[in-house]
Amino acid sequence: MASKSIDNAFTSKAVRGAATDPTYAGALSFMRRQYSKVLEDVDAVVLGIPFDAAVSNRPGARFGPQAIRRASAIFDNDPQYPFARDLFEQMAVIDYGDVLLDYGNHQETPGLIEQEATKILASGAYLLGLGGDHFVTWPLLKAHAAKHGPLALVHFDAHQDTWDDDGKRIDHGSFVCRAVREGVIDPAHSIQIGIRTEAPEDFGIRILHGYTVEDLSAQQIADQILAHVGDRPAYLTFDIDCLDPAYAPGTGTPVAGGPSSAKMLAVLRKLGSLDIRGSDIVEVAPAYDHADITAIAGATVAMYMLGLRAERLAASR
Ligand SMILES: [Mn+2]
Repeated sequence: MASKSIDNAFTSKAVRGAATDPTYAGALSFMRRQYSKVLEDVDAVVLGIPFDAAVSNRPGARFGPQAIRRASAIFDNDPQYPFARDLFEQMAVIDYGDVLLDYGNHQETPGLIEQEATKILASGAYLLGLGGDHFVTWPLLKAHAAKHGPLALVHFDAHQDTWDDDGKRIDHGSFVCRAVREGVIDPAHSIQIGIRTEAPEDFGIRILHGYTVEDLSAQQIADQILAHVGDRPAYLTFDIDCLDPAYAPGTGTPVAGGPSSAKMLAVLRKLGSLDIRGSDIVEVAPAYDHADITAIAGATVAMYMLGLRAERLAASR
């Protein structure tokens, strides 16, 4: 007990090193990272985007960032499985808090998110977004593409999100259409994993449907992603409804017949050679959750995203 401290989110002096809060107590940030708006000498930034006005069915993902931060308390100061390391030993990570959005003025939302993301990316830090519904990926992608050019999208989801978009919609089901039309993603090297609904357009994006994911091993799925994306700059977006509702009931548009969290986490673990420039986890809606199943899955996906980043940083130093 002597080595424990509490409330690392606001008492820590450094942005490196695992926190030692008791799992069940202390101020909640993502993985107990220091809450900070200071971007100097920071390797990665966690940003909450509490927005859910673009959903086609059940709202509630505006509570996703809070739920993911709370669930992330289960990652204590032990080395994080399966990365076998303190992710924060070499990688300086802050929790930047949330984007301030006006619930009565949704047309402003994409610009406000893009503005925050652009500011963070200008510092050179890696950005991990905590949604929010899947619309939030649009302004995040736009900010990343402005810096890196068109990105190969690695998209875990039950839905293609390619519904028609006039460039102005506030819709969580059309951001991929808009990203293709505006040249923000490179459809020929983008891939969607876990799809089990039909949209009218695929823009030539490679799709691994739910039934294909069921037949393939995690290694085979990862191999297909790695071969399709190659060494191009990539953006990783994970809609928690990629998982079967058994593993992620707390989401707005659940679809049966999806993969387990174990299988998709095993796939993510194998994507370390990708040049991932940014990532997000979206659509966690805790009001429909049970026993934090979905929040824990979402927090774990986010931890893996940081784990992959930590390994890449360690290899480059
Ligand atoms: Mn979806």
